[in-house]
Amino acid sequence: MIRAFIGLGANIGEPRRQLMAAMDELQGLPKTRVTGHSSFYSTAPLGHVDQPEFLNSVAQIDTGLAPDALLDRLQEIERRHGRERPFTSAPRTLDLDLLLYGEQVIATPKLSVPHPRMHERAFVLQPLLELDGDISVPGKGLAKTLLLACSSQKIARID
Ligand code: PH2
Ligand code: MG
Ligand code: MG
Repeated sequence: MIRAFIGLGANIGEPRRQLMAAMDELQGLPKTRVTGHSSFYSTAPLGHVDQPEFLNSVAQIDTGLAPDALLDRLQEIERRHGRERPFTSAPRTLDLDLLLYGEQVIATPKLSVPHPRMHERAFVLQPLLELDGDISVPGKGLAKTLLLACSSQKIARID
């Protein structure tokens, strides 16, 4: 079993309901157990800023699925929640990002792990640190150090 972390995000529809349903669906994946989840955070959109606030969270799983099989399963869950991809960073009903897969670095045309922008996103690093305060992002350093550089980003823990 490998410990992996999944970033969850939503900013249209009913974000809280969608994130909670997605946690259940992660628990239902083959060879996989959800072993922790962070609080939910209300977060200002990064990148394409002219869109609603996001609800973000991070789930910790222990999985026997290979990274590409896990990615396929995550995309299947996104599609079930009506995810559309009209343009990059478009508002979404559900975004599930494979953030970390053990300490592996993976670079294939289909998949980049660690997630290529996670090290500069407070809405990923803060919930991740709730689950493991000493975690590192391979190639980037300690998450708690990386978070210090994100102090201008607005996120608020909501439960
Ligand atoms: N996801 C993005 C782009 N910008 N901003 C916030 N606050 N939360 C997100 O999940 C997010 C984003 C692309 O996946
Ligand atoms: Mg994303
Ligand atoms: Mg995504």
